[in-house]
Amino acid sequence: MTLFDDPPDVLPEGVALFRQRLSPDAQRRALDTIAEVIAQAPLFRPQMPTGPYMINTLTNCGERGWVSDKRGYRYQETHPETLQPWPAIPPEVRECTCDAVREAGFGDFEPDACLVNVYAADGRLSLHRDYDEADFKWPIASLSFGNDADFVIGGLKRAGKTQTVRLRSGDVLVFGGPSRLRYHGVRKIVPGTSPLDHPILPPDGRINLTLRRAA
Ligand code: MD6
Ligand code: FE
Repeated sequence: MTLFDDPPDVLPEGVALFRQRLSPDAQRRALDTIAEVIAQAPLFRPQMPTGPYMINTLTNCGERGWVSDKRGYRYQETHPETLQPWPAIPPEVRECTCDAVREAGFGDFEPDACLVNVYAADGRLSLHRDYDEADFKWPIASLSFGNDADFVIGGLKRAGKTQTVRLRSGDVLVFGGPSRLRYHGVRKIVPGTSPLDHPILPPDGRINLTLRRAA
């Protein structure tokens, strides 16, 4: 490390951040595959059980997809608007994620759900825990594309100390073990920081994929 490098992120046990895991070319190829997912399973803006609509739009690929409406949060096998099954998780997205999960020490991950979250420049994601999956022994792993995001990591209770880590395009984050049920969220998207343009990236926006074992 030289004086000019960023200091390494000190992350809680169970959280592993693989910086620049995807090259800019690999990021572009991954977004091309996600463009096909969106063409088959259009982005939608879910309603939260508490009433308001989410700020970001989303879709899914894999056997199951995460949805929300007045009845609650859940995974289901079909798109809520087209009523069609979700498209498959693109193999390159799956492989790169499973490699990172294995390197993080969580074994052979077989994700059955991939949530595609699309943030406009003013997108955010409030503090939450991912709690709808069957077995918390599996981590959740995420891939980021486009502008940087300030990702907040809290504790096991909603109130309390948080730390912020900057997620950049091409980073893979693995979130599991004793941190699997930590609160976390996206405070803000940082304008003008994207290393790439892609037709499915909103202006000054960001796309995040989270791969999960839901069932
Ligand atoms: C995001 N990520 O980065 C939102 N959840 O846009 C998440 O909510 C998340 O990155 C669980 C595990 C990893 C994540
Ligand atoms: Fe999450």
